[in-house]
Amino acid sequence: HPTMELLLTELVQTLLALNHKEIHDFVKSYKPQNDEVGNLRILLFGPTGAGKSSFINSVESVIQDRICGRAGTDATSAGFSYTKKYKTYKINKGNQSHCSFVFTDTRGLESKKGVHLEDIKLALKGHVKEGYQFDPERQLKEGDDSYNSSPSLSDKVHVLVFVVPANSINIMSEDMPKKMRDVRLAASEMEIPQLAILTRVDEACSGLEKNINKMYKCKHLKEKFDELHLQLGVPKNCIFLVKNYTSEIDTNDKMNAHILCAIRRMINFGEDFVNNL
Ligand SMILES: Nc1nc2c(ncn2[C@@H]2O[C@H](COP(=O)(O)OP(=O)(O)OP(=O)(O)O)[C@@H](O)[C@H]2O)c(=O)[nH]1
Ligand SMILES: [Mg+2]
Repeated sequence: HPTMELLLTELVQTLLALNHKEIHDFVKSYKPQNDEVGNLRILLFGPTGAGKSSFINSVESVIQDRICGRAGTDATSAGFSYTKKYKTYKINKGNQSHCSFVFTDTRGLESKKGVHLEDIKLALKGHVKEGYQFDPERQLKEGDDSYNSSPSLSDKVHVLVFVVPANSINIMSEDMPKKMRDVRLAASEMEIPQLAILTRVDEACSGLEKNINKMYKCKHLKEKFDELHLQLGVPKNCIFLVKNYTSEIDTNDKMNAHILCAIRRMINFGEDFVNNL
């Protein structure tokens, strides 16, 4: 399968120790060329339990080379989102300095209600203030305390990342793909670049704990990958397979490589976007 091969090639390259270090250095030392943008803002959006908060922790784990877990995660899958606030995470790179990209964590889509799509669209435009408590019953309105009426370039979202779990993509309630597509179209309108990560791949394909690279050969995952491509409409080369750091005690190069590939692409897309503004 050409796209899988493409991803695999990218991965093999990444696995070459030198390149791996190079991408790590690139990600760590990246600075937006456009000085109006303090940090590149990457917003994570998707169903509850998909691994949005876990991905933030995974990225920090890769950068710090140890397991990190600042963003709260939850395993109960009670059907409602564990993350309830609009919260931005800077990625600590040691010595009290931070990477020049930040992740915005959001409340997930839930089978019944979940986050208001209009709130996400406002967030894309930078209208949502830090700490805003998402309320499924009521969307944020101009004049509210949490409404930022004059967003700076740094408040706006520069990359939108859909986070979708590989284990349950077919049990996502029928309107979830529709909701994600709705947000995608709004982002496209604003010309915000979009990517998707298919997470929890280890639950959709067995044996990955021994060799994570096996995921590129897994037929079941390939189906999930194609399904996501068709449902969202995101190009295949913008969908990354990710296993988050959730049960591991230490980081390892192979897992780091997948996560780094995804972040590098997020940075490149975001950089192109802010340079073209
Ligand atoms: N096996 C496995 N579990 C994962 C992976 N990513 C996340 N999880 C687990 O999935 C559960 C939900 O993860 P979260 O990161 O809280 O998901 P979320 O998208 O932030 O969910 P909400 O905040 O509820 O919207 C947690 O128990 C994680 O440990 C993964 O790649 N593999
Ligand atoms: Mg969360």
